[in-house]
Amino acid sequence: MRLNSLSRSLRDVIPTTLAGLALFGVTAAVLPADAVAAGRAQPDLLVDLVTTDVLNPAEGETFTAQIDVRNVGNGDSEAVKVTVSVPPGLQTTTPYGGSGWNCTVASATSYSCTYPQLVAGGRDRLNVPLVVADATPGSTVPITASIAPQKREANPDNNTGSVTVAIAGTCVIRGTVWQDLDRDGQRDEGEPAVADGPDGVLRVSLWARQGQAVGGGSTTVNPDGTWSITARTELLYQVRIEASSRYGRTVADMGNDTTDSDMVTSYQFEPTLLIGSAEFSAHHGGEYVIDAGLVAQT
Ligand SMILES: [Ca+2]
Ligand SMILES: [Ca+2]
Ligand SMILES: [Ca+2]
Repeated sequence: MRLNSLSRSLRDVIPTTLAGLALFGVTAAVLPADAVAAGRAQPDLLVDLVTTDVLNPAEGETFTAQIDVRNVGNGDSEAVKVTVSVPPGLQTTTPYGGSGWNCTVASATSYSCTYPQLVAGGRDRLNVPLVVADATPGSTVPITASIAPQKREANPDNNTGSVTVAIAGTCVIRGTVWQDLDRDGQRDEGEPAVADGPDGVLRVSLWARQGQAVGGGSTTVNPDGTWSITARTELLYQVRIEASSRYGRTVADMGNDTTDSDMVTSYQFEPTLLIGSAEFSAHHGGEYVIDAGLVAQT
């Protein structure tokens, strides 16, 4: 069984080996002898991952597409050429590429970038700047990177990778902070607002995961307990409310959503109370109401 498969594989590689030696020429001398003999020393370039330095750039902003390029073959590459296509809604600008890379604006819709060589197992990152121009807020645009196949490339099917970028817009996030006297989780008639101040609400803020640009920051509440933030979109937000430690958090999501408390998590009780809503996805043009019911600490 083992002998059979060995002789079959030897038959298979003989023509490849001859062709390979002809192509390698002088280079063949420095490649591992067994790899050359088997005809297997081939580069395999791969677009490993495409990311952007903010996930949700806004109109007029410049951001960076980061393209991780690898050679997963067992042979060194020749010069690597990557084309980055720029869709409508994004524009090219003065390229920078990164160490070792040489990028030019090939057309209004693409960059052409070269890198001298990726050895077998090697990797490098290409960075290209992009500008958001005439994109629709809330829309998504694709950025695609393609590596030109090498002459002896083992697998040209993995030479392309892409990422989708969400274009930020604006939304309104607002809410009311009140004292839930009967602790039923509902804002009932006669239950008082909790206003801004050292004995009330200290800060209302928006929290988002790393990698997303947050807009709107933080605010304070009005005497009637209401607050409002106009915020950047196309990301997940959490509303966090910091208040006097005289208060705790009432039960969340009890009954009618219009009049309930949307604060589901308590982060700290001392020296101040810090509570948070569930994460929610904020989209362009949206209005999100996040209310907070507080109860007196006993
Ligand atoms: Ca490949
Ligand atoms: Ca109540
Ligand atoms: Ca609610």
